[in-house]
Amino acid sequence: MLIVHHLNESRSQRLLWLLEELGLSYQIKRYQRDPETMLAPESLRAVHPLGKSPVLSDGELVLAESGAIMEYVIERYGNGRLIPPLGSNEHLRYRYWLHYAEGSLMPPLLLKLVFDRLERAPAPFFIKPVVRGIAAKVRSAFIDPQLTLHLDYIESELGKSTWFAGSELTGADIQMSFPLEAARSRAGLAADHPRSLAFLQRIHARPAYQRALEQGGEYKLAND
Ligand SMILES: N[C@@H](CCC(=O)N[C@@H](CS)C(=O)NCC(=O)O)C(=O)O
Repeated sequence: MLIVHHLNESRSQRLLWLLEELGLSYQIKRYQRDPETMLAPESLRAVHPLGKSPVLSDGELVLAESGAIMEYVIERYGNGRLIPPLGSNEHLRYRYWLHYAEGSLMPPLLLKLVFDRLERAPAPFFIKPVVRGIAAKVRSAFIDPQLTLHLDYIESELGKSTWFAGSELTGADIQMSFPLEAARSRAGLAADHPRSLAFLQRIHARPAYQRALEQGGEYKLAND
C-alpha cells in the first residue's frame, strides 16, 4: 500500500495530485505544521531523517524528495502514463522541468519567503531599520531580478506547447505546479504572465487536481 506522509499546505499536495491522475489507491498519514515556525512536526523525522514532506512509503521502501518520488511512481505504476517515450525530445524536456522545479525555481522563491519573513520579524526598534534595509537590498539586488528572469523564461517556454513537455500533461507539469502556485501567491506572478496563469487555471480545472485538494485539506497556494 502506498502511504503519503502529507504535511498541510506543502509540496505533498502535488504527490496526491499525481496519485489521483494515475487513479492509484493510497493512504494519507497527516502531519500539521507548527503555526508559528511553519516547520513540520518531529514525528515526520521518525519516517525520514530530514522530516520534510512529501515522503512516500511503499511497503519497506521509504522515499523522500518530490522529484525522486514522482519518477518512482510514474515508472513503477504509471504504465506509460504521464511520461513521454524514452528517447523522445519530449522526454528530455520532461526530465529538464522535473529537475528545474526544485533545483532552479524553488531557491529564489524560498529566499523571497525567508527575506519577507525577516523583514516582518519582531526585533528591537534600533535594529529593525538595519534588518529592513538589508532585506530590501538583497531583494532588489538579487531575489527580485532572479525571479523576474525565471518567470519570464517560463512564460516564454509555455508559448512552445500546451504543457511543459509537449501536448500531453506529464509529471513535469505536476512538479512545476507547486513553484508556480507559490510564485502567484507570493512572488507577483500575475496577468503580465498570461500563459503561466492559464497553465494554473488548466491544472486547477482537472478533476484529479480537485480530488487531490479534497484529500489534502486546505491548500491556500491553489486559491484562485
Ligand atoms: N526538495 C524537497 C523539499 C522538501 C521540503 O522542504 N518540504 C517542505 C514542505 S513544502 C517541508 O517539509 N517543510 C517543513 C520543514 O522543513 O520542517 C522536495 O521537493 O521534496
